[in-house]
Amino acid sequence: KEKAQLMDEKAIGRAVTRISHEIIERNKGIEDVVLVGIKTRGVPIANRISKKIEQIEGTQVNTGEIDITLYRDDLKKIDVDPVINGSNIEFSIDDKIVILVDDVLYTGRTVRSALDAIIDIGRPKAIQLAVLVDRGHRELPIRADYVGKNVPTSNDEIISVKLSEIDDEDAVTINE
Ligand code: 3GP
Ligand code: 5GP
Ligand code: MG
Repeated sequence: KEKAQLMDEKAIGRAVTRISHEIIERNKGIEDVVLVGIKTRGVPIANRISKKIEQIEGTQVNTGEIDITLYRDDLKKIDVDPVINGSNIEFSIDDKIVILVDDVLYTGRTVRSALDAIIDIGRPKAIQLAVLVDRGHRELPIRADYVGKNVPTSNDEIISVKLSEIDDEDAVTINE
């Protein structure tokens, strides 16, 4: 029940800035880079990275979104497969470096499903993953290329991610 703050507005902003620089550096520019946010909160994070990269490089980065939902009765029971609900990607991803963006990485099942969706749409040169929080407990061989903050958690802890575009504030907290 107790809430401890892990990141405030400034920390989230710095993480977005650092990840943006890392994306540019690792890919030697952003010529072939496109961003795809995973709904809900991966979308505003992708948009923030997109804006930051544009500020740094002076070039726009194509940014889309993908909707993946879990069939589950409660948040803790996530042993069911996530399903693709749809996507809004209005550009070609062929031969592009697609960077998937999500708020929290946990079992990896959402990302696995997102990989399926991306590969259905086109044939990217590479797919990379950026997350604001990696809380551990992977159940699949999936890892993030860019991480805002690594947060070791127990299985019954929940990370709350609030973003001003959706919520009333920017904050990452942990509660059990
Ligand atoms: P998001 O769509 O903004 O990412 O999964 C639906 C929402 O529930 C997610 O919001 C996420 O923030 C929140 N959530 C909190 N804890 C969990 C969890 O343990 N598993 C899942 N799948 N979602 C969680
Ligand atoms: P995974 O599929 O890796 O288990 O979970 C990833 C997705 O579930 C993310 O999109 C994220 O929104 C959600 N998720 C899993 N655990 C948490 C958590 O502790 N807090 C929040 N906010 N979201 C979570
Ligand atoms: Mg999410």
